[in-house]
Amino acid sequence: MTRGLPRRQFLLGGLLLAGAGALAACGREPGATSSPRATGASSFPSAPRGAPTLRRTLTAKPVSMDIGGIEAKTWGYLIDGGDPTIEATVGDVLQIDVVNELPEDTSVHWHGIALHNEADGVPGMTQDPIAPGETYTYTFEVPHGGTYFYHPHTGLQLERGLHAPLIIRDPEDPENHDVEWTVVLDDWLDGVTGTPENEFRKLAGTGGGGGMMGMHGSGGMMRGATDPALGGDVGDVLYPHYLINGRIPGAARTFEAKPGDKARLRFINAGGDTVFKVAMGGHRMTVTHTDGFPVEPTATGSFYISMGERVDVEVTLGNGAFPLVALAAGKDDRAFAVIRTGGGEAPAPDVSFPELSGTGLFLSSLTAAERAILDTGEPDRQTSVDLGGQMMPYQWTILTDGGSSPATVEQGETLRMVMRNRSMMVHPMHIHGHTWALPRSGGLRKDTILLRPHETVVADLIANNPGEWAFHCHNAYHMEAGMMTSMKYL
Ligand SMILES: [Cu+2]
Repeated sequence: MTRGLPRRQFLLGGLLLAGAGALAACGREPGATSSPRATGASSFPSAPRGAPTLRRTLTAKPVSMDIGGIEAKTWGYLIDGGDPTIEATVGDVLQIDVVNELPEDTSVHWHGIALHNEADGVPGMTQDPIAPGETYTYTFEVPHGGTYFYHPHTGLQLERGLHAPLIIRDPEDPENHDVEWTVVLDDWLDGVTGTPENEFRKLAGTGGGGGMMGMHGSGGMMRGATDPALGGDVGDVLYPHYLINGRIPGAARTFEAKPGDKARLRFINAGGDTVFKVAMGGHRMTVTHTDGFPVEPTATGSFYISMGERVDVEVTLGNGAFPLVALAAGKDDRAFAVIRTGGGEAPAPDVSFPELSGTGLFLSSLTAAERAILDTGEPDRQTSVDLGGQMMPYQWTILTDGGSSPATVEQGETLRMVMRNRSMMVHPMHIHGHTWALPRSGGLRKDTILLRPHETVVADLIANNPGEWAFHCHNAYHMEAGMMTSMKYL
């Protein structure tokens, strides 16, 4: 209860005098206008009325990307003809004018941001698609600090170059590091071995050859590379390349700093079908945030990050040149970069080191920092979420309470989702417009949760943001094959 006080003080002001116990009690009354939940919910995100504090024009268009001596013809984002990273501060009102210069419809989803429903960027649910040649304006406030990213919510477009970091600075977040790097992990095939759509047709068995046969039909090839901690099948697609900040290992990025510098690294897994296991040679990392929210600082040699997850770590850097490796779990390949604080030869891309082979941390096992605890109370409603499917035929499903209709919730309620992975594959589940609190992980706040084969995860949320919200697996191919539903306010 005391943990919730600062938030309630902010939301309720003088009402706090009525006593937190009494407030919590009347919060159980559905429709009670004086309940803290209802009061809190009255401040739910809505379309901002004031002038934007940060305005950008974002163009989505066909581009040629040099991923390290390899030109990939793909689609990408540009702001003012260059870097599409967006940086803002908590409380900013963003106005992003999206210019669609692609040959097909698109949309932009602001992944992890608790924004108002109309700006969430899901065609057919929160908006009409943005047609080629059209400009569409998103206006929304950013309520929480952290590491986020944005990408289309249209078909397999995320599998092209259409994604970029969205960094929200929080004045209350201690920024006592010397250097800060955003590290985007990606799996890449577009414009190199075809297109994501072609890959999907192969998986679905309508394109003939390749794909599934290459990966799952050729005996023990993939089985030998299975990651023991993830079990079963970790991915469906063998990509020709894995990238850190758009570069293959042979043309790796170098991050430069001074010996003894404290570095903050913001990792984003923008991949379509790859869980990465990340480690830095000769260093332990201290995890400070995941999916934007602070956690109890946790030291580790390596961690797993699944598609759609983000994690911030702090590292005190040694003297020399060190490998930063993101193993493509279960795929016997990797992304690679170099951290350099001194002289000496750069490590080889295929270097091995103890941190990489040690036990990897799962982000869902972290504990929320005191200031990030979401006071969900006891759940008012429970929904079962069953994840199923298989490679043959290529189908992936989500059932809520045994059916295919959206999960429902009433404004002000705490909804408990009991998610059961009944398949042999891993699934990073993502909810829009909300963060879950994981009661079995000390209230950890997350918007994307990796479910291992046959794992069950209990996740609570406070229904304080009305609308219909997409809820899906962040494996691009699973989503395309049907692993998407929604949560709808009654
Ligand atoms: Cu999935």
